[in-house]
Amino acid sequence: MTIENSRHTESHTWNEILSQGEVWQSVLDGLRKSRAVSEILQSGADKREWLFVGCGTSYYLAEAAAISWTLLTGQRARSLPASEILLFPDLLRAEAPNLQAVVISRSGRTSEAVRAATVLRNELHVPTAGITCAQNSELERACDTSIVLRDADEQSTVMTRSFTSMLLSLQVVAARSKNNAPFVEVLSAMAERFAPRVAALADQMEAFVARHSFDDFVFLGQGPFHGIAREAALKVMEMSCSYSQVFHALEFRHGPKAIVSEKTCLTFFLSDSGGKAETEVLEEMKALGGVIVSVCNHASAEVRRSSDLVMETGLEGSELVRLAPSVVPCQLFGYFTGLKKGLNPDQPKNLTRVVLLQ
Ligand code: F1P
Repeated sequence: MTIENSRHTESHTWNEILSQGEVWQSVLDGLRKSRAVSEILQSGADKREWLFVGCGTSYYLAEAAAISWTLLTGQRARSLPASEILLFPDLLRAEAPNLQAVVISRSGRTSEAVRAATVLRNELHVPTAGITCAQNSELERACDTSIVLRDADEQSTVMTRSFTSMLLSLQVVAARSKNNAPFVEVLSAMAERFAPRVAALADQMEAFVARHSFDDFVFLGQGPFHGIAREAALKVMEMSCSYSQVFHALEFRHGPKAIVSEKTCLTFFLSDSGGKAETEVLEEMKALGGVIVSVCNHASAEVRRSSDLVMETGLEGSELVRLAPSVVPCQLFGYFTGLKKGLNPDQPKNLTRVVLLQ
């Protein structure tokens, strides 16, 4: 790490980012004994579709969790911002009898999330589970049952380990619904293997940020990585006040590529399923002059040739195992870009830790 340690140890956002491997292990151990997981699965056992709900980071988590759910269980699942349920409850009325809902909120206090849980449970009569990092929250009181991840809670305004820990937990619930114990074991092995690697990823990202300055940031992901790309963009926006956009990788050709220049940074989250097609877009954007960051498991020769920074997760198992680790490089991207702009990621501009409405 080239930035003196003292500055980082004072930053709770930094310490929370660096703690993720260890916290994931503790969270996954805690879930083994969790009665809430069994209660949620029992509640949703006869439901045809699962609905994941949140706000901000927790909405992008809901998107990644919903796609993970379908890929792990074969069941339909979708995600909605809590506000859509409050403003358009009729969106769900027809499907309500077949739905199991999961409302996601680190604080358990976000007004829209708590109100959405109340509408789902009391007005639409949808069994509703909560997942949060706060104890004794309003969300817990509004839901039938809740998973509470105290070890993943944060001092920060910006969500980092709470996002990844709640995502891993919902992937465990999905795997357990199909008695897929091997997937749960691979997640635990990933957490153990990833813990000692975060500092090296930080050094890589810090050096990259020191070498470049960008006018705008683009994040590109398909399938389960699209929610990860949305969260990555939010980290860079929140911590560095930079303009960031998100697209499905192949969608970027259909117009948005008009913006690409040497001041544009494009971050690709390369999947296994779509890697070849995504890499073709990556090579085209490099040819247009863009600066390319590749987040992938093992970089191909083509990816290495066309990338200005390669962040490899180097993990075993399905690409779903890589969703949580893949967002860590971009948490670091936002953190170091913010520092470079003289900002303090512990006190992000314009933001409050919880959005409370009248
Ligand atoms: C949701 C959220 C965060 C955002 C900020 C304000 O919080 O929108 O995504 O970064 O902290 O709150 P929560 O409902 O998950 O507590």
